[in-house]
Amino acid sequence: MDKKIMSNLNRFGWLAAALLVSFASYAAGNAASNAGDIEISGAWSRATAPGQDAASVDLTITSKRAATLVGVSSPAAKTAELHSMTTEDGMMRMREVKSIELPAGKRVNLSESGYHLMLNGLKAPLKEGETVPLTLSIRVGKQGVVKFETMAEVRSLTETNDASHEDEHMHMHMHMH
Ligand SMILES: [Cu+2]
Repeated sequence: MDKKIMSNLNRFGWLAAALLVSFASYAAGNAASNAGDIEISGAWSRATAPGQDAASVDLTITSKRAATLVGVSSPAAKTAELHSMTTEDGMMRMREVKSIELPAGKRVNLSESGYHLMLNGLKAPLKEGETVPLTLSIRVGKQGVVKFETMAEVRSLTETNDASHEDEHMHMHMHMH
């Protein structure tokens, strides 16, 4: 086989692969074509204390295009909400917000931005080492709301929220998958 035929065959191979990929994303709909534009990482929650039936979750989202986080749900909780956290008269207060903006290309860490996800009515206590499935609803441009799945890692009760731990966690996450 001479070199010219080889390279034509290669080209054909690439074309076939490209067609297969585009067919696969067509079949899967918007979720597949958008998934590469939105990165969700480092989701975690603290193990619950006895009697505690709600938990907050922190995570990081980076969207290539301007997007808006508009909802969250989890099979581990009866309801889940987007919350903001503010300090008023020296008291920490949290309240539900309808949406959290995700500016194009900007890494948004919820807790650094004054937000978290709230899981209300936990069906079971969260134990260290477990993972909690989350479904995030994100509005992306004109394509409407797309659902994204991620897993929150449950860490020990004494876990603090510093950046070095987040890096460590993301590292672990990459090895797990
Ligand atoms: Cu909250």
